[in-house]
Amino acid sequence: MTSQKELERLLIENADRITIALDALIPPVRGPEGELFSAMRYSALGGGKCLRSFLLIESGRLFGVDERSLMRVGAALECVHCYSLIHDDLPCMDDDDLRRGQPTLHKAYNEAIAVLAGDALLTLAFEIIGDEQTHLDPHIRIALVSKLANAAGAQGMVGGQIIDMMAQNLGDDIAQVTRMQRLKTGRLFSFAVEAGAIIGRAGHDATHALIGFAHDFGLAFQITDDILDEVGDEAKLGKAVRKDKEHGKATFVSLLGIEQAKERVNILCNQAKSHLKMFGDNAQNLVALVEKIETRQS
Ligand code: GRG
Repeated sequence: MTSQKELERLLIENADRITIALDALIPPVRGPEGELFSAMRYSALGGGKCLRSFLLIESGRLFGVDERSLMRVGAALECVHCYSLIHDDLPCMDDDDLRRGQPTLHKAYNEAIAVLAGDALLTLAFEIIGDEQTHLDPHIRIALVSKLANAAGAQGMVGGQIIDMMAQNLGDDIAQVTRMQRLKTGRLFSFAVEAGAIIGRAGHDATHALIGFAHDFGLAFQITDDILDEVGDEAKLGKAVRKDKEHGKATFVSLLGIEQAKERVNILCNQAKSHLKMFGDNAQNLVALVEKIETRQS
């Protein structure tokens, strides 16, 4: 069983390796585009937890996938995640000043640069995955491109974001809030584990189990995010808190209350772990990650 101490070490090691990969993929550039590359690096090398790439790499390991492929797809996935945070923080969306304990990108640079850096990170992700260095088999590369596009686009994360922007109109419908979060946050988590399965040419049952795991894990992660928004500490989280309430948004906490929301996290985490049973000890790092989410403080 992976201890929480060992998991912390593995998460830091993964974040360091992904940061090294991103550093090489987004080099500093001189000349008129220098500012754009500098802004992309500010976000991509900005100290995120790299949870999505960790999930991807752990999923790929279940099927003995080559590390090099996993690191490249993991780096691409973090590019998409960073783009979503940059755009989400913009004045026309959440209008946030703080992210990962630092000024948001549009505050550190300006709005136009933040829009373009987000666009460039999103497109870079597909450039990375489409490259032969990621995988020699073009069928695998195409499958990854199309799954990521679907997870990030109008039927996935962007679709979830627009529903979130209308959240004031969602009323008290927990099913609608669940659907919104499954799209907005959940789809990138699902892509992470599915990508490992695609590269590992996993069978239907294993892929299905991993997607079920990611659904429950992603939702538990999002509910803990809502709980931390209500009771968390701005300094510890490195971002503004209590914004959902301020904006009158329907969240799991506003609909269920803190205690029931915590209960739901517990149920989802147990379900997430039960999906992993078929992988036995090989999934112990993923099990430990679920346990970390259950007691998440930041
Ligand atoms: C603007 C296209 C577009 C999409 C935005 C995912 C998303 C949709 C916005 C992010 C806003 C947000 C704070 C959502 C809550 C859950 C979440 C994704 C938290 C941040 O993820 P972490 O904790 O971030 O993995 P780090 O900083 O560790 O990378």
